[in-house]
Amino acid sequence: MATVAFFSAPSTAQTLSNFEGYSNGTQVMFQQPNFSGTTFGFLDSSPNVSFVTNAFPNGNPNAGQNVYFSSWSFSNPMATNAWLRYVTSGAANVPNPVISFSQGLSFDMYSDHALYVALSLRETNPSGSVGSNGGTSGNLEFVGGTTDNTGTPVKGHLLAANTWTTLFFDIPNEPVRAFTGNGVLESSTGKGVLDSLVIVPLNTSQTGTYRIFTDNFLVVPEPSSLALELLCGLSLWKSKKRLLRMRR
Ligand SMILES: [Ca+2]
Ligand SMILES: [Ca+2]
Repeated sequence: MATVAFFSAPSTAQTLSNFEGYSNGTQVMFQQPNFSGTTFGFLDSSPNVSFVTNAFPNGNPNAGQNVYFSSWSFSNPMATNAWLRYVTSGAANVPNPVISFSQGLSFDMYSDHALYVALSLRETNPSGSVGSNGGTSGNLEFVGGTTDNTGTPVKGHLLAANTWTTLFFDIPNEPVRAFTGNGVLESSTGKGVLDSLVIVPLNTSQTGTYRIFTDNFLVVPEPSSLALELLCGLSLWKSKKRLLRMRR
């Protein structure tokens, strides 16, 4: 459920980052996996890396020259509630990026293990443009727990192993669960911050080293608003026709 002030949103995609133009090894948008104290305890101390790379698996025609790489290890034994809070907080480039709460978020992702992926969004009520630094002050809500929204961490969209997949979060219509917030996604500006990806292993036997690649983080018009625009356009067209008939 979402309570978001209505603001007219652009009908084209807006890019948070596609990692083009950065040198290999640069930190962009996401911190090292061990950065968040929330999930540090579920991980081994190494590997613990996050950086732009031009060496990545084939199969993404939209990847360009660069994607973003991270690697960590889920400790053995694994706790039943283990997850990775893959945070944007204070990243060297594109930290705490502003997104729209009334539009979708999509990105391409590849992982060498199957995963559940959801979002943690921060209600900072930013006024800046999409992709600018929206700050770290505000409550957090889990968004996108489509597989299991009944516990923490939520289990989000299923990402199959070893294949580039475009994940799409229809933010106004995704399940919401309280993280530090009240379980309702709210904004007085129509915008908020992408705090983190909520990365959950398939089950407790999936310990060890994980390698993920991501690219093309985009804020995109969500399907229902497009459908609404189409409906509005259609009814406008119908009333114009009626008006024309009346004039005849
Ligand atoms: Ca790219
Ligand atoms: Ca809230």
